[in-house]
Amino acid sequence: MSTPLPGFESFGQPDGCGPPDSSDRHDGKGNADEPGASGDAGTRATAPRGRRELAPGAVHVPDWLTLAQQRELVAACRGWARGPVPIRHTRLPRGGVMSVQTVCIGWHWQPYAYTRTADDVNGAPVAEFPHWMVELGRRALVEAYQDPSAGEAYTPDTALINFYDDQAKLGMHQDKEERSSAPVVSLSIGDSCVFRFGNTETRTKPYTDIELASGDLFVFGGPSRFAYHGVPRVHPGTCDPASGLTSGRLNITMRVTGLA
Ligand SMILES: O=C(O)CCC(=O)C(=O)O
Repeated sequence: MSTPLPGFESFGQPDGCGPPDSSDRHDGKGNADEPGASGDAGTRATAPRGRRELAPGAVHVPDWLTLAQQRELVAACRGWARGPVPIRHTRLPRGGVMSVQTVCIGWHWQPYAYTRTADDVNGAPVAEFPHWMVELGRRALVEAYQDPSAGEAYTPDTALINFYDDQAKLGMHQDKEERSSAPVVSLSIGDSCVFRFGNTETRTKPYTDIELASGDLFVFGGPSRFAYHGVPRVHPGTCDPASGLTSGRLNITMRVTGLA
């Protein structure tokens, strides 16, 4: 098992939880690696990076976050990773431990439920879900669906913040603890990864592998909301330190729990 937060806790200044500023959209990331269509999680395909709808309701928007926004999000996540509930490797009911490290805001996720306190960690109430994050989620939907009204009814109330070291991976799963079918908004920072997006029936094929890189947005809603998805591998050494991370990958998924 990895040490906590290599490349995450140890780099940069840990303060700063303000709203990522959407005014400076394209401040530097010019990476041209991309997705392949379905395939081998070990190979990196190259193709033009552009907005792409993988399936109805499932949209990949490369380079959506600026480097400044990425740094602000990393700083905010570092704060949440310290507490009130520290980031941890989630324990699974059958005794396993996830290789990914996770901290939650708004609601605490543990397999397979949301609670207001982190009963499987330290019992503390989770950090509140900030309004600037709600607004970021709304802007993400507008961008992904190319619809100015797409974010109007969207009020995410939880986010799972996952940190992946070089070896971490996430098996195919559905996000289905939520009692809402509102879209999931996913933001990636740091090392790129293979993101596997499948179907709603089975965790096996058909699926499509794409590369999620630092700054990328991925939204899945509508008919794709309950599609299986996972991260079979991270590409170590691909992150730009200007993102705020010197190694590893950070992923934030905003969701609507439908809980009160
Ligand atoms: O890391 C990712 O891109 C996906 C995260 C995810 O699937 C989850 O948190 O449920």
